[in-house]
Amino acid sequence: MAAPASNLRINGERLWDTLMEMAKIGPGVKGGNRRLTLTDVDKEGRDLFKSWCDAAGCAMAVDTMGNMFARREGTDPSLPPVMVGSHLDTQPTGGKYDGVLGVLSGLEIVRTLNDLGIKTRHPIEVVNWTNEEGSRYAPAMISSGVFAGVYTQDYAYGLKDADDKALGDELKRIGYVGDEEVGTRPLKAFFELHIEQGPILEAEEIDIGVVTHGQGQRWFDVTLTGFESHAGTTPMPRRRDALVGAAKLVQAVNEIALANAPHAVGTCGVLNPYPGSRNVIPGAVSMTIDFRHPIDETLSAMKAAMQKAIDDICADGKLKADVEEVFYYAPVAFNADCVSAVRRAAERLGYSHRDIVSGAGHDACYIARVAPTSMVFCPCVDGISHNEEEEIHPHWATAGAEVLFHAVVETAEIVE
Ligand code: HGY
Ligand code: MN
Ligand code: MN
Repeated sequence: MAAPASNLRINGERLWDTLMEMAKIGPGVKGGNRRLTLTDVDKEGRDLFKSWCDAAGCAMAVDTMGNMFARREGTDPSLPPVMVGSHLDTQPTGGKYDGVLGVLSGLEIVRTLNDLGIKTRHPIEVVNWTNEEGSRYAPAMISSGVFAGVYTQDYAYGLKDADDKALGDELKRIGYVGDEEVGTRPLKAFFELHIEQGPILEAEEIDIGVVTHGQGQRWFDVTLTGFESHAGTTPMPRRRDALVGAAKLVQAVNEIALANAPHAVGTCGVLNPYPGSRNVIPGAVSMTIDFRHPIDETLSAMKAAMQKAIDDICADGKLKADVEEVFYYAPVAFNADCVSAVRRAAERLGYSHRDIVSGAGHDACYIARVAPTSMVFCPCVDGISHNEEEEIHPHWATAGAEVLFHAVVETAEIVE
């Protein structure tokens, strides 16, 4: 396949303006974004993305999970498309670039190909995957997961948010249940540009992360049950305090991660004591645990250590534990040819680059199960993400989008 010429660039200013336009939808309170999946502001963002794709001459298809595919036709429509994209939904205190950069860089590729009148043999499709974040509806990456056959659509439709609203009903409510059966759409390859969400690239002053792997994850919902009683009259030895148990489990999760340094991470992001009254000893606590590691065996050992800690804490505090594993995927190795296409693009364009393992989960981690897939990372300021202070520099966005552009059009085969 002919490689794109090194002077083939994107319009970085237009990309940045488009990012800032999208950032106006679902604003946070500190300059970031709150565009939770399947909310009215998610619908607004989807509608804006669709209007831009319409204006760029794309044909928009939506599948039964609300995944959006904006298609720029190839000279041979019978060939499977090269897909490029990410997600438009954000965390509750999210940034302007997590996911959004990958979708809108895909749009910028289409806009640039239109500007230059370049044709490709394979169609190119820009994708917005529904509910990548897994915040409103856990687990994360649910719609790329259904597309890749990891979950059934019924399972996904039945997921409930904190207000007991079902994912399927919310998808219908915002009008994004498409008529195309999810997972039936062919693809030749998938590329995703994403901010690193960690500190490595910026610290090493490197422009591009060539993502070779995605680390594995295990998420758990844990409920510890003790016994509510009076905070003033219950002697300490008689207490069955679920929050004391939860505090020990938070500490244990942290110690398990530290014991598997340098790659392991462990987080308790949610902790809800019941009944939440200052003078009642908590009788129950519902909490979450997020473990990650690039080696599957280590991830399993961390799970076993967690279970032992829970057993010891329950025995010690006369508590009961319910543990549900709500999310697991093994570490992912991305496709060698796609990874090389990204690396060659960085070299051709004169950007510094290094191989890197993704600490975060991405839709690419599931799409890699059904098609050749890889990712491009750009740096982010201080590695901050899942925080409204998430920030990147325009030239980082441009570099990432240009490397993505070259990898995509090389794979889609430019027609001379
Ligand atoms: O949690 C993650 O890694 C991703 O941001 N959903
Ligand atoms: Mn993301
Ligand atoms: Mn995220």
